[in-house]
Amino acid sequence: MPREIITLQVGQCGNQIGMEFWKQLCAEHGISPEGMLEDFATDGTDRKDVFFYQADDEHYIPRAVLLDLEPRVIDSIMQSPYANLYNPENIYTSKDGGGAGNNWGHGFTQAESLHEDIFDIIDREADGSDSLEGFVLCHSIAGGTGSGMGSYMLERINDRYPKKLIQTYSVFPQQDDISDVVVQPYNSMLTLKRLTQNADCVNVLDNTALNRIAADRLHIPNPTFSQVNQLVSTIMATSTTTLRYPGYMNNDLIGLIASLIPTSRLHFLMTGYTPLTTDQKTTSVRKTTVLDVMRRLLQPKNMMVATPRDRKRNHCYISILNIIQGEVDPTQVHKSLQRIRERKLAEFIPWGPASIQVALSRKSPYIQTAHRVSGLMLANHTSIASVFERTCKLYDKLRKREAFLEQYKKVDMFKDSLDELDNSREIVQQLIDEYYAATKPDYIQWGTQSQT
Ligand SMILES: Nc1nc2c(ncn2[C@@H]2O[C@H](COP(=O)(O)OP(=O)(O)OP(=O)(O)O)[C@@H](O)[C@H]2O)c(=O)[nH]1
Ligand SMILES: [Mg+2]
Repeated sequence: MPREIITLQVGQCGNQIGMEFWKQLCAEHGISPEGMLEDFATDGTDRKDVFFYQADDEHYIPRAVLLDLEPRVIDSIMQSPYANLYNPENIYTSKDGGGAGNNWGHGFTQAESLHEDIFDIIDREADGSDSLEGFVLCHSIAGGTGSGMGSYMLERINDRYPKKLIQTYSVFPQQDDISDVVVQPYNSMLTLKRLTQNADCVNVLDNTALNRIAADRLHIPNPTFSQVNQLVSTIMATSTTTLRYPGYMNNDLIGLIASLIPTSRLHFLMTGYTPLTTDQKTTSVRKTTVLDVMRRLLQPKNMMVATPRDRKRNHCYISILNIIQGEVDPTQVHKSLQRIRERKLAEFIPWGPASIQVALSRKSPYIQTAHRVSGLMLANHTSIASVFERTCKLYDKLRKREAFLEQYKKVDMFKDSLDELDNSREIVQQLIDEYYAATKPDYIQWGTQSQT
């Protein structure tokens, strides 16, 4: 059974990272930009049907839905060599084309009015799969469309497909003094509420960390979105390899998620990858071992989320899954895990088993890499709460001064009251509190108390 996954790309960021993801998947599965299987790729044992289906003429079509409230980004995809890859019926750009103007409220209400058009596409895709496992949403939380329309879709998909999983790749805004969207704390807060309540698993991709990694580790001083998005597509593609190149474990999304998320609300994951390289640079080939890779994955500088060191709290891992690819001797894995335990390289929650799970995954035979072993870490770590605190701080500053609220009050949802904003702030605070509680031994009881 294929356990299909439908990808929803919403807004500028969602479509731009989505496009890189499909480029990477095509390359890994030997599919040309037009969707044709390359001659060298005809006898693969990979599972393409999780993410693609075949048209009558055999060409591969991504299970992807492309949505935006302005045409620019999707138009540029349609002018790229990948224009014919997508099903044109799965593309929706708003005809008046104004976008959501960085306003979550506009994104949300426009999505509401487009409900039928959007769900016609999604229902058709869902009906076209044998055993749909779930949805993946790609978006940013800071603008108007990816955040507002993305939020609307999270809510509705939850109602409409309650048994299906929803995973997201959510891009968090860069936290410099010069914030690119001044109202991003409002948009982020409103979106975080939906990510908390309506998603099963959120992969946090933090533009602060992505830009820092590109600058410091890849030596690209002012990285473009497309350079940053290469990091994102590496993460997205690698985190789905166990689904696309099945082995014994983690063959489906539910298995992946269940192993990482012991309690349902603590479902925000960080990712790390090593070794990091870019296209332009030929890498110096070094001898990489499984232990090197696992050790490096535990270093904060390889993480795609920037969290400050917080000495007041005993932040710890709730769970770790390392996906290791390359030439690996399974006995090395065991030894490496033992070494990590002996040296106490990772601090774990005091209320559950300290587990680093390792999935050895095959990789595409069509892509050459310079390193013997590479690894992706998916980690559930309590310090993710600091990212939400960062958002709360910025939000509180704006909210106290009632700054920039006029544009929101023009939207029906906020016309009479700003309760929705305040309620989102509360939900996010509860989330932060729960992550802090998870650093303590009595967390299990905290869970029961908060429900009564
Ligand atoms: N990593 C990454 N971040 C992006 C990209 N495009 C935009 N962003 C970030 O996303 C946020 C802005 O959201 P967009 O996705 O541009 O906005 P939108 O969803 O199209 O919404 P509107 O344009 O307001 O209708 C900012 O924090 C940007 O830095 C991208 O391609 N890659
Ligand atoms: Mg836009």
